[in-house]
Amino acid sequence: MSNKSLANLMSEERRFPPPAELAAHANVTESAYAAAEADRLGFWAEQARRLSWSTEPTETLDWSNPPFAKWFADGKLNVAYNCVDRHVEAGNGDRVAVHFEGEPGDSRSLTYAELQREVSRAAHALTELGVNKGDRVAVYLPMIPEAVIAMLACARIGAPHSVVFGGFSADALATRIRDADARVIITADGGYRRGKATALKPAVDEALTRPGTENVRSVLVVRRTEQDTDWTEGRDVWWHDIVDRQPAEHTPEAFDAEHPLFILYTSGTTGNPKGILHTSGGYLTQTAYTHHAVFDLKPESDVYWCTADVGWVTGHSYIVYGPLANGATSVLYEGTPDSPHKGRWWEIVQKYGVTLLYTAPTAIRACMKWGDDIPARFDLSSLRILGSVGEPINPEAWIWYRENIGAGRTPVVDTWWQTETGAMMISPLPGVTATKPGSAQVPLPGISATVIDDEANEVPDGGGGYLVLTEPWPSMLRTIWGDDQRFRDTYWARFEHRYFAGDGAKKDQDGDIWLLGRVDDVMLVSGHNISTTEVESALVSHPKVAEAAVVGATDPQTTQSICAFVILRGTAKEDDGLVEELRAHVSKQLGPIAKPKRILPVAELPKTRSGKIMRRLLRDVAENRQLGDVTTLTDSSVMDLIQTKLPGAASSDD
Ligand code: 6R9
Repeated sequence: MSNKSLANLMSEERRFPPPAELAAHANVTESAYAAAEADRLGFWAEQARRLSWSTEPTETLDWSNPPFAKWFADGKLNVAYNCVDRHVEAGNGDRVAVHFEGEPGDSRSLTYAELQREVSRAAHALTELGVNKGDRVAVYLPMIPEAVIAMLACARIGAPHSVVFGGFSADALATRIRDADARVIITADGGYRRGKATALKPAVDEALTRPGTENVRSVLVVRRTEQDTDWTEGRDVWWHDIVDRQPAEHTPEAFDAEHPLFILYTSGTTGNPKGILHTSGGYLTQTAYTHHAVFDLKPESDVYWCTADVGWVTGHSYIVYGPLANGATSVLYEGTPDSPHKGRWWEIVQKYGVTLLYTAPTAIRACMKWGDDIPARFDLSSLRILGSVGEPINPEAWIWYRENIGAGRTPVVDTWWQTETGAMMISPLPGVTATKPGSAQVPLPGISATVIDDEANEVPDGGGGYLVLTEPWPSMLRTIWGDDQRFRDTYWARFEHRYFAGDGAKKDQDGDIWLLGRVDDVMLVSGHNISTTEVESALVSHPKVAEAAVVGATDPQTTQSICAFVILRGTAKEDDGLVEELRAHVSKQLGPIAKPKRILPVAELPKTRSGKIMRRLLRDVAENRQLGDVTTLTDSSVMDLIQTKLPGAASSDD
């Protein structure tokens, strides 16, 4: 793709300087970059001092056996103490830690003092169930306060948790229980989604009939929906029966900085899920620092809301560990953005006076599709910073977010990171960076990232290639659970001494980084590499398109041909000329080579629960194959809908 057309899309001229007021009082200023540049390890040692250690670390990084890193290895701390108790001890016990908003409209606020009592009781209960330091606990819960309490209780007793997203099937759950050899499962009777009580416990019961799950001794069940629930005596225990009768004080034990904190299985758009292992001191240091820096958190006055699910890494790092380590007040919402109406999120922002909002491009595009008039009905004036994560955010959606949610005044921070990186890596700083719609821009202070070509040479400004991380960072994954060789092969084999993230990226003329999607998704059309992200961005820049997913389908003439699936905006009609109009639009934006061969308007796109498009399934559709594994899809009926559209789909061969 020519650099001219790319520049067009990147709209480099559009920059938004930080609001003066924010810049004047920003937690982190320009000087952080220079400090970290001059002494990277010293910088991270300094950040580790945000935490309370029972033994202060004297070592920062041990990289004597790459790629196996140890951070702050001779330090000891308790992660739950850092996220809860120390705030109470500092006199902030009455501050709200979590404002919980249930989907049916019930709500409950937990102060730090209450959270301390709940976490202490749950920790005692796990111990009574025989959970020891090092034992794995699977957590399979809806978005309710007990999810946060359960994770912190595990951390408190040194039992690594493995949170499995509540929407996953019994099979997906069984695979994860087996791989981690979990001993206890924490679940609920059900949760509320889209106005309905959805059962969770039956999936646990079914998972536990599968081979390899025999070591699960107990199932701890939170009562949420009060629906009928099958019960296995001797194995199943109600949360309220065992937790509520425990003492409200619990003495936290200090663990090594490298003690495992959790295993989280990656979304699994391909192959066997990988159990990503994170440990304690480095992970908490970087999640706390980045949350402080990128959201400019003022714990006394801000109300922070991350809309992710706790079953996703964003929920771990930016609902639980980062914000709580910083003493933040957060909103936790159980349900979907459109229950019972499409303004539900904005109603919540108004109700709690949310100041910092962190969400995903997929949600922003859904709101664009529903129309500008919906957020306009609510008072969103409390908002001061908007964050995005999970996918490249196309400039169109970025601008819509800033204009319609942020009233054209709030910075938008596009944060690039992964389950594997544990915390944010590339992002603007809201009080420093002049932001560019669509770009994650610069590595955070203390982070070393660049873009290289096939021969591992750094590309010049204006060039594209592979995104790599060139120095170890505190919250990096330590290995893949039980498979060190797969850890080496997956992340460290392609380029020597560099972590390869799997993403393609470009640097613009200013050296700012633009993420271009997974390299596996790059299309090869008549000898040209074309990124799915760029074609999707071009489609969404057309006023009639709300969302687009692009795949390369095998093509006898051109190796691959571009096939696009588009969701139209609220008022747009699917008339005869539409497909041609869109093809012409992409051609004009990016050049004729990037013009999609087929464009199919659809009602929904197949997505994982974290909102990522499952292009693998769309490729199956585009190539008329039987569908592959659909178990990680949010809604498998979406694929039936798409397939029924196929025979009449517009296809042109010019
Ligand atoms: C946090 C999270 C990681 C993959 C990552 C990349 C994509 C995440 C992004 C982004 C462009 C951003 N991704 N944030 N792409 N811009 N701001 O999403 O973790 O679920 O492991 O996914 O998501 O492709 O490699 P995870």
